[in-house]
Amino acid sequence: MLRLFPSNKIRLVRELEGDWDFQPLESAERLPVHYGYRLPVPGCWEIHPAFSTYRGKGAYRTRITVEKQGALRLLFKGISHTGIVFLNGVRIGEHYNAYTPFELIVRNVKPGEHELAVIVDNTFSEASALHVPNDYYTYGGIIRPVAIEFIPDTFIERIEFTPHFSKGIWSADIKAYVRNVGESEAVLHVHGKLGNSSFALGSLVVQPRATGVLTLNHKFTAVLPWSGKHPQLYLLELQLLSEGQVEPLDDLIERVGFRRVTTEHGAIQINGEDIVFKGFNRHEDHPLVGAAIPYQLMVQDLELMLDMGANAVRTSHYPNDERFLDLCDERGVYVWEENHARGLSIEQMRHPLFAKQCADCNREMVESHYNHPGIIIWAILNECASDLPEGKEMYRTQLSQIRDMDASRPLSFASHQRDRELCFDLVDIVSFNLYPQWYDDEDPRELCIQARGWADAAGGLGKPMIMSEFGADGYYGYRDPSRVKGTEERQGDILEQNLKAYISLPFLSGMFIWQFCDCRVTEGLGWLLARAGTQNSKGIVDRYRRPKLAYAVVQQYYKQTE
Ligand code: ADA
Repeated sequence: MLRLFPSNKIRLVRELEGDWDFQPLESAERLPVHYGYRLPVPGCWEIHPAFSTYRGKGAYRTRITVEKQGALRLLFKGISHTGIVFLNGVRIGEHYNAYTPFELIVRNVKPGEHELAVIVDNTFSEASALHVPNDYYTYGGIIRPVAIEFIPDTFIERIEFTPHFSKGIWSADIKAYVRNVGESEAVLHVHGKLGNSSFALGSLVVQPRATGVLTLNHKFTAVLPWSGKHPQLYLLELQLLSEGQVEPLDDLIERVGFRRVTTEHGAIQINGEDIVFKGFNRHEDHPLVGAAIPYQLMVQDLELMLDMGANAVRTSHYPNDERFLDLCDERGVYVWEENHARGLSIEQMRHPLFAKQCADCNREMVESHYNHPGIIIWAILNECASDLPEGKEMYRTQLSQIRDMDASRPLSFASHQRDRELCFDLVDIVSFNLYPQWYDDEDPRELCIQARGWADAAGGLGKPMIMSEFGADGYYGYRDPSRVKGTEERQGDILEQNLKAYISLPFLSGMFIWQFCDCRVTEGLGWLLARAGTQNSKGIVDRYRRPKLAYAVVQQYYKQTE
């Protein structure tokens, strides 16, 4: 399943889900002759007994059938973490970063059977600035869906839908990106439909190997707004026609909502109403499937969060699978989505590939997730060197890159720098990761008030504030009347103290518990010593989603203010 709604009616899309051939490899130079295993796609190779701790390279192979000569668009929603793609043994492209999608276009593909192969690499090496040993696990494999699309030479590459509300009326900017991969100029027309409205986006000429953009601002008088409580969604269907023709060449369908996010008088508003986010940080991780979470388990995660009374989720620390975002749109769950980086020091940020790998991730995240009404915050660089002038320039560059792509959503980042923070002037919302009662003995309420003061003094005055992380380890099943650190009892106590404080502080616009579920971490001296069982055990449910004692505590506080 690619999305939770059909994204095309005219364009033929085929998902390549199923068993692919697999062979571990010594080097990424060449495809193997022999494949000794079969592995599911999407999936992580860690599910196979031979590869449960394998970190390395491996080749995946499948066959695709083409009925009619033409162009193919190969869509990879996520390869962890580097993929080199081959069609009939010829290298056609590559991509770095497990958590963002990419596409490859091949023209003039002949009818018949073709071999599609991908060399996947999850090693930590000099080629990777963002995937480094960390407090989560970088699995290996083609972890998200793959599809082939049979496209004409001109097609709708993507749509951007930006809703506006003025004088009681909803309108939207609708942008269609039309790409020409052919050899000749194309004169084209785009029209669209949303609910009961039909409209023309207009005509355009697209040169060979170029992309043209059509923009329309259209009023929608009879639509209902999207909000967490009433998640009203609409299909936005665009069709592409050759000028003067009636039969469409291509189409693209997006699912959108009419909602507005603002940050005024030190608070966050959805459609003009102040909101407090009661959320979870969530890693895409499960002991049975690794990072390749199937739809049913996504639903389970979301239902557990809703059952505890949450209304928001933070995609720590990378862009999420689109199907999960689709689900959040449907269930009315607000999403803080962030780029891929966790706890990088200034030395790590000086990596020669850091800027490019972040810029690619930011672009792919915003372009592919732009239309989700559920996403209400873009964020970057969790707990990186935002306390140094050199780090600040990197935050500035990345935040302005995102703002240039999308001015409709507020920006933030999660800081652990306390009074050393230098970047609060660059964002719309100030956010703190603090662990009172876990890593130190501070009082959550006093610390939070103190943090407000740090933010006010450091460029955050008048801006809304979020507690983006707080929590405590609790080892599932370790229950003991001593209530020592690590017991489920103590985890519940710490969560209670934190939640009690934050729910009652009027200047907070949100809180995100660290974390929804326990997650696997990289094995290695640092994480092994700090993380019993090679897992981060601050989940309110364990890795199998079994509730710990803290579940009822969270439920009590999150449900209190529903
Ligand atoms: C940090 C970090 C998380 C996690 C957490 C913890 O705040 O952002 O990824 O490592 O600490 O458990 O200590």
